[in-house]
Amino acid sequence: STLVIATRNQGKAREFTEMLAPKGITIKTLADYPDVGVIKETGSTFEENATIKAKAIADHTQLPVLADDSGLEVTALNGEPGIYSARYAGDHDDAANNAKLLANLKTVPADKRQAVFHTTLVLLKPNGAKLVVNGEVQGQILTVPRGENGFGYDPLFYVPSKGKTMAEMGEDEKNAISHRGRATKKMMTQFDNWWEA
Ligand code: ITT
Repeated sequence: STLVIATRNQGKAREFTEMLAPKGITIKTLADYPDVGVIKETGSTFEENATIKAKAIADHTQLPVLADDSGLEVTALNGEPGIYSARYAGDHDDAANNAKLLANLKTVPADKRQAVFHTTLVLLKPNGAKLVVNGEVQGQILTVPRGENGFGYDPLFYVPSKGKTMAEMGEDEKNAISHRGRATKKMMTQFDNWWEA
């Protein structure tokens, strides 16, 4: 039995592969389907965009699919970049996105730099069976990146309860507290029901 993760983001793929390992199912990602073209994320919410990705890949593969739409919501920027997190400064350029975030927060003091990482997961089968879960984690945006692990905005996302950025955590440590880890934990409690549907 196979589950396809509808992502081209290698960081996400790595985290899901690790978290789903206990399930004993075969995991594929879009790297296994090089003929899948660009999926336009035209929705206006995380759930709409995750559903667009899940539907495209369930139709294409005729297999059960997991899609993740996620992003960073910064209070001082009225929730931006939000669903536009991947294309904040261009196209999927983590360094440019981080630079733009720092530039836009240049005049914002330390006590006003709160942010939330959000993930919406959509599980979808070709027969239409669907499961939606969300996960969030609170943090603060630093002024200087710290750490080499993770991906995306992780070096700028400081988690006060851990005293570390997401990029200073090991993979298990990040998965234990991250938006994606929390959403995945919720998904696991309902996974077997959905899988059998
Ligand atoms: P797929 O659509 O192929 O899954 P993507 O990177 O385009 O990959 P999204 O549209 O969900 O995914 O965009 C999410 C953005 O938020 C992207 O810029 C990520 O780098 C960032 N992001 C998501 N989860 C993150 C995490 O755990 N740590 C750091 N940045 C994260």
